[in-house]
Amino acid sequence: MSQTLLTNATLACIDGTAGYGLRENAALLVDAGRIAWIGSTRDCPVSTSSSTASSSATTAAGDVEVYDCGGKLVTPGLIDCHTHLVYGGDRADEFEMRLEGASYAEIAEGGGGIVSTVNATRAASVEQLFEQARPRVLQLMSEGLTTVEIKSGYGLDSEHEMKMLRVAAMIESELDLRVVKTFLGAHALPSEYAGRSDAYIDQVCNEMLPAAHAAGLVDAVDVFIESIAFSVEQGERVFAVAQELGLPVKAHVEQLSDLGGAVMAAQHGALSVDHIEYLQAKDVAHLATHNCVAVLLPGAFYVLREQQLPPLAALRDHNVAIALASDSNPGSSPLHSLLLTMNMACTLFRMTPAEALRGITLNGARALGLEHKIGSLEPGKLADLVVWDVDRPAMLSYRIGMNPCVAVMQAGNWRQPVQEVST
Ligand code: DI6
Ligand code: FE
Repeated sequence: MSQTLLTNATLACIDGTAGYGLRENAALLVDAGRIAWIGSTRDCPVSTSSSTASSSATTAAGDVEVYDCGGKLVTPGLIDCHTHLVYGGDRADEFEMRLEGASYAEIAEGGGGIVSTVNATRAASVEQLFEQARPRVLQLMSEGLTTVEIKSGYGLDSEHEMKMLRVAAMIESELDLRVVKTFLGAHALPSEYAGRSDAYIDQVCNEMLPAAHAAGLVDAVDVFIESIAFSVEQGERVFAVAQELGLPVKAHVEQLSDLGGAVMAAQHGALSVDHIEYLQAKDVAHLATHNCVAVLLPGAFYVLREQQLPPLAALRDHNVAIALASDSNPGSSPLHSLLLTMNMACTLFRMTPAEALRGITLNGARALGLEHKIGSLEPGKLADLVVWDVDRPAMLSYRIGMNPCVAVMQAGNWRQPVQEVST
């Protein structure tokens, strides 16, 4: 069956430039994996006479599958545009150390932190990493995730960075999910390069990135610019190579201090700058000028008990697109919920529920350069959507620990069997 018609839906289309793009009593026609038409249920372009009026019922009208939403909310599929979901081991011990007073930076400087995850990731096989990542991904998928970005960055040599990216590719092929694979070789300095960070960046630029790209494993390139990671100049060198290879770039910047990484990244046409708690309001105009998305990561802010808020007022004043993501990783954000991410963004950053939903849909798509394909309910886009058992969108940000997701469609196919099917 190539056509599906959703009727009696409350659609949060996330079209236009702000708000939910709400349409009540709406219908949406899916044809060959794409959204073909959106309008009112009354004006359906196909006959729905055989559909029942009961909630969430699926019936066949001719060769069109009809899904009666019974007033439920339908949003675009959720997009997590910044994760480090593939890794070996965990860092629960560090969590305990931090509770006893050690800082994230102190643990990193003492050989823990990212480098300890590097050891566990190097020791694991592709299959082991996949098995460890699978429950994390399934948890996110249970809340309507349809697209996820997954970074490398715990391998830190060619062999193990490519191994991580292969696991990301395997997640896409095995788990019915769209995956964007990002090379983050410049995430941390591996211990074998201690004191020789420029030599490591040479290795990233001359070998690791070109090899991963040649293997078809790279969709985008990220760098971590921070005192515990790499300098603005080193990030710029990685960007130059990425751009020679025709790859889009993005950056972790201004997470713990202001080094000027966001301005450099925006000037290099980066898709996004991520974290940015320490970005100064005066520098936000650069993001607007270069159409660079601000990716905020409230999970890391929360876990690290950060006090410095991202410059939200300036981002709004300059109409910078704000995306939200889980930053799911074993150290600073062991978070596997975009619904909780939205709640945290509202509570901690005072974002509105409408901004939060846009942040994990359309603006998440922008941060991945995919806004022409996904992220909103608009004719022509891929039919990635979620049906939620709530009557209005603020419910998604408001409740903590409730998952009202009842059905997920990915590129026109229902991911989980629709309940109450009548044939
Ligand atoms: N910033 C982060 O929050 C993650 N990476 C980064 O550059 C943390 C990764 C980790 O602690 O393992
Ligand atoms: Fe991150």
